Amino acid sequence: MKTRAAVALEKGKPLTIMDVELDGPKAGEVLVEVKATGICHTDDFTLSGADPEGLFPAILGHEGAGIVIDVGPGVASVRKGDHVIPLYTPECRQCPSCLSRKTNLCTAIRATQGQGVMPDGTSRFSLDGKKLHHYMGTSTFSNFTVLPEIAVAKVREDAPFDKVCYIGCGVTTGIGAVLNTAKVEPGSTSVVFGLGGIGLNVIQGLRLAGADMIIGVDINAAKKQWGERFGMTHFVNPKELGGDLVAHLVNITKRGADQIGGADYTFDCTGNVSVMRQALEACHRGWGQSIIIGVAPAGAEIATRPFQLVTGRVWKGTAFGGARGRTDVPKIVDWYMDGKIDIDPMITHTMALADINKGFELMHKGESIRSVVIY
Ligand code: NAD
Ligand code: 022
Ligand code: ZN
Repeated sequence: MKTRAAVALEKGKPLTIMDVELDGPKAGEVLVEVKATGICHTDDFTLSGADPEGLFPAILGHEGAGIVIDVGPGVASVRKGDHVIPLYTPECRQCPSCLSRKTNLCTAIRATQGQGVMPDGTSRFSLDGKKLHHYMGTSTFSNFTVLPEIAVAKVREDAPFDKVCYIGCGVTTGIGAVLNTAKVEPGSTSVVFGLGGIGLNVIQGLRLAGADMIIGVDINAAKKQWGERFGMTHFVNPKELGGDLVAHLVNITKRGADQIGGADYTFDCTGNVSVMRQALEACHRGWGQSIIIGVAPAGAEIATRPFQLVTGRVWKGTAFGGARGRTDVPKIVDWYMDGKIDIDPMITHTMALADINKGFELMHKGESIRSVVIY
Protein backbone atom coordinates (compact mmCIF):
# COMPACT_ATOMS: atom_id res chain seq x y z
CA MET A 1 0.00 0.00 0.00
CA LYS A 2 0.95 3.68 -0.25
CA THR A 3 1.23 5.84 2.86
CA ARG A 4 1.95 9.54 3.39
CA ALA A 5 5.12 10.04 5.43
CA ALA A 6 7.68 12.63 6.48
CA VAL A 7 10.92 11.07 5.28
CA ALA A 8 14.42 11.80 6.62
CA LEU A 9 16.23 11.47 3.29
CA GLU A 10 19.61 12.67 4.57
CA LYS A 11 21.07 14.08 7.76
CA GLY A 12 20.85 17.78 8.46
CA LYS A 13 17.99 18.34 5.97
CA PRO A 14 14.33 19.02 6.82
CA LEU A 15 11.92 16.09 6.45
CA THR A 16 10.35 15.55 3.01
CA ILE A 17 6.62 14.85 2.89
CA MET A 18 5.89 12.17 0.28
CA ASP A 19 4.03 8.96 -0.45
CA VAL A 20 6.06 5.83 0.26
CA GLU A 21 5.36 2.12 -0.20
CA LEU A 22 4.45 0.09 2.89
CA ASP A 23 4.29 -3.73 2.87
CA GLY A 24 1.66 -5.45 5.02
CA PRO A 25 2.39 -7.07 8.39
CA LYS A 26 4.31 -10.37 8.46
CA ALA A 27 4.09 -12.98 11.25
CA GLY A 28 3.99 -11.37 14.69
CA GLU A 29 3.50 -7.87 13.24
CA VAL A 30 0.67 -5.36 13.14
CA LEU A 31 -0.28 -2.59 10.70
CA VAL A 32 -1.25 0.59 12.54
CA GLU A 33 -2.93 3.74 11.25
CA VAL A 34 -1.12 6.48 13.16
CA LYS A 35 -3.63 9.16 14.24
CA ALA A 36 -1.22 11.49 16.05
CA THR A 37 2.48 11.75 16.89
CA GLY A 38 4.54 13.97 19.15
CA ILE A 39 7.88 15.42 18.05
CA CYS A 40 10.62 14.63 20.58
CA HIS A 41 14.31 15.51 21.00
CA THR A 42 15.60 12.16 19.88
CA ASP A 43 13.97 12.59 16.46
CA ASP A 44 15.84 15.89 16.14
CA PHE A 45 19.10 14.39 17.48
CA THR A 46 18.97 11.72 14.76
CA LEU A 47 17.81 14.03 11.97
CA SER A 48 20.58 16.54 12.76
CA GLY A 49 23.27 13.91 12.11
CA ALA A 50 24.62 14.19 15.69
CA ASP A 51 23.48 10.61 16.44
CA PRO A 52 26.32 8.31 15.31
CA GLU A 53 23.85 5.42 15.07
CA GLY A 54 21.40 7.35 12.88
CA LEU A 55 20.50 5.62 9.62
CA PHE A 56 19.27 7.29 6.41
CA PRO A 57 16.96 7.36 4.61
CA ALA A 58 14.53 6.66 7.44
CA ILE A 59 11.07 7.33 8.79
CA LEU A 60 11.53 8.86 12.24
CA GLY A 61 8.99 9.39 15.05
CA HIS A 62 8.48 7.41 18.26
CA GLU A 63 5.66 9.13 20.20
CA GLY A 64 2.46 8.01 18.51
CA ALA A 65 -1.05 6.68 18.95
CA GLY A 66 -3.32 4.95 16.45
CA ILE A 67 -5.57 2.07 15.41
CA VAL A 68 -4.70 -1.50 14.40
CA ILE A 69 -5.78 -1.92 10.76
CA ASP A 70 -4.46 -5.44 10.12
CA VAL A 71 -2.49 -8.16 11.88
CA GLY A 72 -0.04 -10.74 10.54
CA PRO A 73 -0.13 -14.50 11.19
CA GLY A 74 0.10 -15.60 14.82
CA VAL A 75 -0.81 -12.24 16.36
CA ALA A 76 -3.03 -12.91 19.39
CA SER A 77 -2.68 -10.00 21.82
CA VAL A 78 -4.29 -7.31 19.60
CA ARG A 79 -6.86 -7.32 16.82
CA LYS A 80 -8.21 -5.03 14.08
CA GLY A 81 -9.78 -1.90 15.53
CA ASP A 82 -7.78 -1.90 18.76
CA HIS A 83 -6.37 1.47 19.83
CA VAL A 84 -2.65 1.27 20.50
CA ILE A 85 0.43 3.25 21.50
CA PRO A 86 3.69 2.17 19.78
CA LEU A 87 6.53 1.23 22.16
CA TYR A 88 10.19 2.01 21.42
CA THR A 89 10.90 -0.12 24.48
CA PRO A 90 8.96 -3.33 23.73
CA GLU A 91 7.77 -5.85 26.30
CA CYS A 92 7.96 -9.51 25.18
CA ARG A 93 7.51 -10.99 28.70
CA GLN A 94 9.76 -13.90 27.67
CA CYS A 95 13.38 -12.69 27.32
CA PRO A 96 15.80 -12.91 30.27
CA SER A 97 15.46 -9.16 30.88
CA CYS A 98 11.64 -9.21 30.97
CA LEU A 99 11.69 -12.31 33.19
CA SER A 100 14.26 -10.78 35.55
CA ARG A 101 11.71 -8.22 36.77
CA LYS A 102 14.77 -6.00 37.32
CA THR A 103 14.65 -3.96 34.10
CA ASN A 104 12.26 -2.76 31.40
CA LEU A 105 14.93 -3.10 28.69
CA CYS A 106 13.46 -6.03 26.75
CA THR A 107 16.05 -7.63 24.47
CA ALA A 108 13.74 -9.63 22.17
CA ILE A 109 14.14 -7.36 19.10
CA ARG A 110 16.91 -5.06 20.29
CA ALA A 111 19.49 -5.82 17.58
CA THR A 112 17.20 -5.40 14.58
CA GLN A 113 15.48 -2.33 16.06
CA GLY A 114 18.86 -0.58 16.27
CA GLN A 115 19.56 -1.52 12.64
CA GLY A 116 16.34 0.12 11.47
CA VAL A 117 14.66 -3.10 10.35
CA MET A 118 11.89 -5.42 11.52
CA PRO A 119 12.81 -8.56 13.53
CA ASP A 120 13.11 -10.65 10.32
CA GLY A 121 15.87 -8.31 9.14
CA THR A 122 13.87 -6.53 6.41
CA SER A 123 12.10 -3.17 6.15
CA ARG A 124 8.39 -2.72 5.36
CA PHE A 125 9.01 0.80 4.00
CA SER A 126 10.42 1.56 0.56
CA LEU A 127 10.67 4.41 -1.93
CA ASP A 128 11.07 3.73 -5.65
CA GLY A 129 12.05 0.16 -4.79
CA LYS A 130 14.80 1.29 -2.37
CA LYS A 131 14.67 0.44 1.34
CA LEU A 132 13.73 3.07 3.92
CA HIS A 133 14.83 2.41 7.52
CA HIS A 134 12.44 2.06 10.42
CA TYR A 135 13.30 4.14 13.50
CA MET A 136 13.24 3.03 17.15
CA GLY A 137 10.96 0.25 15.97
CA THR A 138 8.09 2.76 15.69
CA SER A 139 8.36 5.19 12.69
CA THR A 140 5.34 7.26 13.66
CA PHE A 141 6.05 10.06 11.15
CA SER A 142 4.06 7.95 8.69
CA ASN A 143 0.27 7.79 8.46
CA PHE A 144 0.55 3.98 8.46
CA THR A 145 3.34 1.96 10.06
CA VAL A 146 4.14 -1.69 10.78
CA LEU A 147 5.22 -2.71 14.28
CA PRO A 148 6.09 -5.93 16.09
CA GLU A 149 3.14 -7.11 18.21
CA ILE A 150 5.32 -6.83 21.34
CA ALA A 151 5.90 -3.15 20.55
CA VAL A 152 2.31 -1.96 20.92
CA ALA A 153 0.31 -1.25 24.08
CA LYS A 154 -3.45 -1.68 23.73
CA VAL A 155 -5.23 1.29 25.30
CA ARG A 156 -8.88 2.25 25.96
CA GLU A 157 -10.85 3.52 22.97
CA ASP A 158 -12.22 6.70 24.53
CA ALA A 159 -8.72 8.18 24.98
CA PRO A 160 -7.98 11.02 22.50
CA PHE A 161 -5.08 10.16 20.16
CA ASP A 162 -3.84 13.75 19.96
CA LYS A 163 -3.17 13.76 23.73
CA VAL A 164 -2.25 10.18 24.65
CA CYS A 165 0.41 9.98 21.94
CA TYR A 166 2.58 11.92 24.44
CA ILE A 167 2.35 8.88 26.77
CA GLY A 168 4.37 7.07 24.09
CA CYS A 169 7.49 8.89 25.33
CA GLY A 170 7.53 12.09 27.40
CA VAL A 171 4.76 11.49 29.94
CA THR A 172 5.77 7.91 30.74
CA THR A 173 9.47 8.80 30.89
CA GLY A 174 8.94 11.63 33.40
CA ILE A 175 6.31 10.02 35.61
CA GLY A 176 7.97 6.59 35.37
CA ALA A 177 11.37 7.96 36.46
CA VAL A 178 9.69 9.06 39.70
CA LEU A 179 7.50 6.03 40.37
CA ASN A 180 9.51 3.14 38.85
CA THR A 181 13.15 4.22 38.93
CA ALA A 182 13.41 6.47 42.01
CA LYS A 183 10.39 5.02 43.85
CA VAL A 184 9.87 8.36 45.61
CA GLU A 185 8.16 8.16 49.02
CA PRO A 186 5.59 10.66 50.33
CA GLY A 187 7.22 13.57 52.15
CA SER A 188 10.44 13.45 50.08
CA THR A 189 12.45 16.49 49.02
CA SER A 190 13.34 16.65 45.33
CA VAL A 191 15.04 18.77 42.66
CA VAL A 192 14.21 18.66 38.95
CA PHE A 193 16.83 20.12 36.57
CA GLY A 194 15.33 21.25 33.23
CA LEU A 195 11.62 22.01 33.02
CA GLY A 196 10.83 20.95 29.46
CA GLY A 197 8.60 18.21 28.10
CA ILE A 198 10.27 15.65 30.42
CA GLY A 199 10.95 17.73 33.54
CA LEU A 200 7.34 18.91 33.81
CA ASN A 201 6.22 15.29 33.77
CA VAL A 202 8.78 14.49 36.50
CA ILE A 203 7.18 17.31 38.51
CA GLN A 204 3.69 15.90 38.10
CA GLY A 205 5.04 12.44 39.00
CA LEU A 206 6.51 13.90 42.20
CA ARG A 207 3.17 15.49 43.05
CA LEU A 208 1.52 12.10 42.49
CA ALA A 209 4.11 10.41 44.75
CA GLY A 210 3.38 12.94 47.51
CA ALA A 211 6.77 14.70 47.53
CA ASP A 212 6.88 17.63 49.97
CA MET A 213 9.38 19.92 48.36
CA ILE A 214 9.61 19.98 44.56
CA ILE A 215 12.35 22.38 43.49
CA GLY A 216 12.59 23.19 39.78
CA VAL A 217 15.84 24.47 38.24
CA ASP A 218 15.91 26.07 34.81
CA ILE A 219 17.97 28.76 33.08
CA ASN A 220 14.81 29.94 31.30
CA ALA A 221 12.83 32.23 33.64
CA ALA A 222 9.59 31.50 31.76
CA LYS A 223 9.68 27.94 33.10
CA LYS A 224 8.72 29.12 36.63
CA GLN A 225 5.04 29.43 35.70
CA TRP A 226 5.18 26.13 33.84
CA GLY A 227 6.59 24.28 36.83
CA GLU A 228 4.09 25.77 39.25
CA ARG A 229 1.25 24.59 37.05
CA PHE A 230 2.24 20.94 37.63
CA GLY A 231 3.16 21.02 41.33
CA MET A 232 6.59 22.68 41.65
CA THR A 233 6.93 24.32 45.09
CA HIS A 234 10.21 26.29 44.60
CA PHE A 235 12.05 27.63 41.54
CA VAL A 236 15.74 28.39 41.09
CA ASN A 237 17.18 30.12 38.04
CA PRO A 238 20.95 29.51 38.07
CA LYS A 239 21.42 32.63 35.92
CA GLU A 240 19.78 34.86 38.52
CA LEU A 241 21.34 33.12 41.54
CA GLY A 242 24.38 34.95 42.86
CA GLY A 243 26.30 32.01 44.36
CA ASP A 244 26.95 28.33 43.86
CA LEU A 245 23.87 26.39 42.72
CA VAL A 246 24.65 23.12 44.54
CA ALA A 247 25.39 24.93 47.84
CA HIS A 248 22.12 26.83 47.48
CA LEU A 249 20.08 23.67 46.83
CA VAL A 250 21.72 21.87 49.77
CA ASN A 251 20.96 24.87 51.94
CA ILE A 252 17.25 25.12 51.08
CA THR A 253 16.72 21.37 51.57
CA LYS A 254 18.09 21.35 55.15
CA ARG A 255 15.76 19.42 57.43
CA GLY A 256 16.05 17.59 60.78
CA ALA A 257 18.29 18.08 63.78
CA ASP A 258 21.59 17.55 61.95
CA GLN A 259 20.77 20.20 59.30
CA ILE A 260 22.85 18.38 56.67
CA GLY A 261 20.80 19.28 53.59
CA GLY A 262 20.59 17.83 50.11
CA ALA A 263 17.56 16.36 48.34
CA ASP A 264 16.27 12.82 48.73
CA TYR A 265 15.86 12.63 44.94
CA THR A 266 17.14 14.71 42.02
CA PHE A 267 16.44 14.33 38.29
CA ASP A 268 18.46 15.49 35.29
CA CYS A 269 16.12 16.37 32.45
CA THR A 270 18.61 18.43 30.44
CA GLY A 271 21.08 15.96 28.91
CA ASN A 272 23.92 18.30 30.00
CA VAL A 273 26.75 16.46 31.80
CA SER A 274 27.65 19.45 34.01
CA VAL A 275 24.04 19.55 35.17
CA MET A 276 24.19 15.79 35.84
CA ARG A 277 27.09 16.42 38.24
CA GLN A 278 25.19 19.22 39.98
CA ALA A 279 22.18 16.92 40.31
CA LEU A 280 24.25 14.18 41.98
CA GLU A 281 26.02 16.59 44.31
CA ALA A 282 22.74 18.24 45.36
CA CYS A 283 21.66 14.88 46.85
CA HIS A 284 21.58 14.17 50.58
CA ARG A 285 24.62 12.32 51.91
CA GLY A 286 23.93 8.74 52.88
CA TRP A 287 20.86 8.15 50.74
CA GLY A 288 20.16 10.77 48.08
CA GLN A 289 19.52 9.35 44.62
CA SER A 290 20.08 11.19 41.34
CA ILE A 291 18.28 9.91 38.26
CA ILE A 292 19.72 10.68 34.82
CA ILE A 293 16.93 11.00 32.23
CA GLY A 294 18.52 13.43 29.78
CA VAL A 295 20.38 11.92 26.82
CA ALA A 296 23.86 13.47 26.53
CA PRO A 297 25.63 14.17 23.21
CA ALA A 298 27.47 11.19 21.67
CA GLY A 299 30.76 10.48 23.44
CA ALA A 300 30.05 12.73 26.46
CA GLU A 301 31.26 11.60 29.89
CA ILE A 302 30.11 12.34 33.44
CA ALA A 303 32.41 13.11 36.36
CA THR A 304 32.26 13.54 40.11
CA ARG A 305 34.55 12.79 43.05
CA PRO A 306 34.23 9.18 44.26
CA PHE A 307 33.71 10.67 47.74
CA GLN A 308 30.21 11.67 46.58
CA LEU A 309 29.31 7.99 46.06
CA VAL A 310 31.34 6.65 48.99
CA THR A 311 29.21 8.85 51.21
CA GLY A 312 26.09 7.12 49.96
CA ARG A 313 24.77 9.16 47.05
CA VAL A 314 23.43 6.99 44.23
CA TRP A 315 23.66 7.69 40.50
CA LYS A 316 21.01 5.93 38.37
CA GLY A 317 19.73 6.20 34.82
CA THR A 318 16.39 5.40 33.28
CA ALA A 319 15.05 4.54 29.82
CA PHE A 320 11.36 5.18 29.14
CA GLY A 321 10.94 5.81 32.88
CA GLY A 322 11.58 2.16 33.68
CA ALA A 323 8.10 1.44 32.31
CA ARG A 324 7.08 -1.98 30.97
CA GLY A 325 5.16 -0.68 28.01
CA ARG A 326 2.33 -3.16 27.47
CA THR A 327 1.66 -3.34 31.21
CA ASP A 328 2.22 0.26 32.34
CA VAL A 329 1.18 2.45 29.37
CA PRO A 330 -2.53 1.47 29.53
CA LYS A 331 -2.52 2.38 33.25
CA ILE A 332 -1.06 5.81 32.53
CA VAL A 333 -3.77 6.35 29.89
CA ASP A 334 -6.32 5.52 32.63
CA TRP A 335 -4.69 8.05 34.98
CA TYR A 336 -5.04 10.69 32.28
CA MET A 337 -8.68 9.80 31.58
CA ASP A 338 -9.42 9.82 35.35
CA GLY A 339 -7.86 13.29 35.74
CA LYS A 340 -5.00 12.03 37.94
CA ILE A 341 -2.44 13.52 35.56
CA ASP A 342 -2.46 16.46 33.14
CA ILE A 343 -1.37 16.35 29.53
CA ASP A 344 -3.39 18.92 27.56
CA PRO A 345 -1.57 22.13 28.63
CA MET A 346 1.83 20.66 27.73
CA ILE A 347 0.77 20.17 24.11
CA THR A 348 1.45 23.75 23.12
CA HIS A 349 1.28 23.29 19.35
CA THR A 350 -0.50 21.01 16.88
CA MET A 351 0.00 20.81 13.12
CA ALA A 352 -0.67 18.75 10.02
CA LEU A 353 2.00 16.34 8.73
CA ALA A 354 2.75 18.79 5.91
CA ASP A 355 3.93 21.28 8.56
CA ILE A 356 6.01 18.86 10.65
CA ASN A 357 9.24 20.82 10.03
CA LYS A 358 7.65 23.79 11.83
CA GLY A 359 7.41 21.55 14.91
CA PHE A 360 11.18 21.02 14.77
CA GLU A 361 11.72 24.79 14.44
CA LEU A 362 9.55 25.45 17.52
CA MET A 363 11.65 22.91 19.45
CA HIS A 364 14.89 24.61 18.37
CA LYS A 365 13.62 28.01 19.43
CA GLY A 366 12.46 26.64 22.81
CA GLU A 367 8.96 27.95 22.11
CA SER A 368 7.12 24.66 22.54
CA ILE A 369 6.80 22.14 25.32
CA ARG A 370 5.39 19.57 22.88
CA SER A 371 4.26 19.78 19.27
CA VAL A 372 1.87 17.10 18.03
CA VAL A 373 1.19 16.20 14.41
CA ILE A 374 -2.43 15.20 13.78
CA TYR A 375 -2.99 13.02 10.72
P1 NAD B 1 13.41 20.38 26.53
O1 NAD B 1 14.35 21.05 25.61
O2 NAD B 1 11.95 20.58 26.36
O3 NAD B 1 13.76 20.80 28.03
C1 NAD B 1 15.06 20.98 28.51
C2 NAD B 1 15.02 22.12 29.56
O4 NAD B 1 16.30 22.19 30.21
C3 NAD B 1 14.74 23.49 28.97
O5 NAD B 1 13.67 24.11 29.66
C4 NAD B 1 16.05 24.25 29.18
O6 NAD B 1 15.86 25.62 29.43
C5 NAD B 1 16.60 23.54 30.42
N1 NAD B 1 18.06 23.67 30.58
C6 NAD B 1 19.01 23.63 29.60
N2 NAD B 1 20.24 23.78 30.15
C7 NAD B 1 20.05 23.91 31.48
C8 NAD B 1 20.94 24.11 32.59
N3 NAD B 1 22.27 24.22 32.39
N4 NAD B 1 20.43 24.17 33.83
C9 NAD B 1 19.08 24.08 34.01
N5 NAD B 1 18.19 23.90 33.01
C10 NAD B 1 18.67 23.82 31.77
O7 NAD B 1 13.74 18.82 26.48
P2 NAD B 1 12.83 17.58 26.97
O8 NAD B 1 11.89 17.19 25.91
O9 NAD B 1 12.28 17.91 28.32
O10 NAD B 1 13.95 16.43 27.09
C11 NAD B 1 14.93 16.49 28.09
C12 NAD B 1 15.96 15.39 27.91
O11 NAD B 1 15.36 14.12 28.19
C13 NAD B 1 16.54 15.27 26.49
O12 NAD B 1 17.94 15.05 26.61
C14 NAD B 1 15.84 14.04 25.94
O13 NAD B 1 16.59 13.42 24.93
C15 NAD B 1 15.77 13.20 27.20
N6 NAD B 1 14.82 12.05 27.17
C16 NAD B 1 15.23 10.89 27.74
C17 NAD B 1 14.38 9.77 27.77
C18 NAD B 1 14.82 8.51 28.46
O14 NAD B 1 14.12 7.49 28.31
N7 NAD B 1 15.91 8.49 29.21
C19 NAD B 1 13.11 9.86 27.18
C20 NAD B 1 12.71 11.07 26.63
C21 NAD B 1 13.57 12.16 26.63
C1 022 C 1 13.36 9.02 23.76
N1 022 C 1 14.65 8.99 24.18
C2 022 C 1 15.12 10.24 24.23
C3 022 C 1 14.10 11.06 23.85
N2 022 C 1 13.03 10.29 23.58
C4 022 C 1 15.37 7.84 24.47
C5 022 C 1 16.54 7.58 23.81
C6 022 C 1 17.29 6.45 24.14
C7 022 C 1 16.84 5.57 25.14
C8 022 C 1 15.62 5.83 25.75
C9 022 C 1 14.89 6.97 25.43
C10 022 C 1 17.62 4.44 25.49
C11 022 C 1 18.17 4.24 26.75
C12 022 C 1 18.85 3.03 26.70
C13 022 C 1 18.71 2.53 25.42
N3 022 C 1 17.97 3.41 24.67
C14 022 C 1 19.25 1.23 24.96
C15 022 C 1 18.25 0.15 25.16
C16 022 C 1 18.86 -1.21 24.97
O1 022 C 1 20.01 -1.31 24.52
O2 022 C 1 18.19 -2.18 25.30
C17 022 C 1 17.62 3.23 23.33
C18 022 C 1 16.36 2.75 22.97
C19 022 C 1 16.02 2.55 21.61
C20 022 C 1 16.95 2.82 20.62
C21 022 C 1 18.20 3.28 20.98
C22 022 C 1 18.53 3.49 22.33
C23 022 C 1 16.60 2.58 19.18
O3 022 C 1 15.59 2.03 18.88
N4 022 C 1 17.39 3.02 18.24
C24 022 C 1 15.32 2.45 24.01
ZN1 ZN D 1 11.14 10.79 23.03
